Amino acid sequence: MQVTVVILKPSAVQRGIVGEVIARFEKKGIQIVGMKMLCLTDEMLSAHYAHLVHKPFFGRIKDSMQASPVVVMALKGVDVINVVRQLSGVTNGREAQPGTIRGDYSVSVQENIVHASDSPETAATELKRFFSENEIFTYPQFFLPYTYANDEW
Ligand code: IDP
Ligand code: MG
Repeated sequence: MQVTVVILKPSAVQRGIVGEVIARFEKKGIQIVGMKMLCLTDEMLSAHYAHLVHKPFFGRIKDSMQASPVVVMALKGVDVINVVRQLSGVTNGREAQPGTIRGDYSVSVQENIVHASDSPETAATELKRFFSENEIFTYPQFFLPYTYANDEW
């Protein structure tokens, strides 16, 4: 099992679709193992978007991510990093496939509803960035036998 990090961005919080987006992960069969609301600091964003810090639009991304509190989630499942990236769709909401979160809820590159970790390394780093150990829960998923075959997990 892997754990990945999702951020429901201010574009999700402000538009009142947090519940709908979370429901997509739940309905897929992914287990929520951590969730909270917080305001992203300058330090968090410079680390989180280190690959974009030198881009001319970084200031705009930062303002956008600090426009309101966000919801951060830790999600657990088999291959969940890739599964959540697929559910999210490509970065540009105008190009994301219908049926994906960005494809269904976004028409923007910047205001694209969710962040999702893109590799095991970034998932591990992001989990530490946003959660302390006691904010990540281990608990039985009672419908696991109906979610996976027993040789899948
Ligand atoms: P990702 O969110 O699909 O992993 P990244 O390339 O890691 O995409 O970019 C992080 C975030 O920065 C995007 O989700 C988007 O909000 C924003 N972003 C990326 N590229 C641009 C751009 O060209 N203009 C404005 N915002 C951008
Ligand atoms: Mg990214």
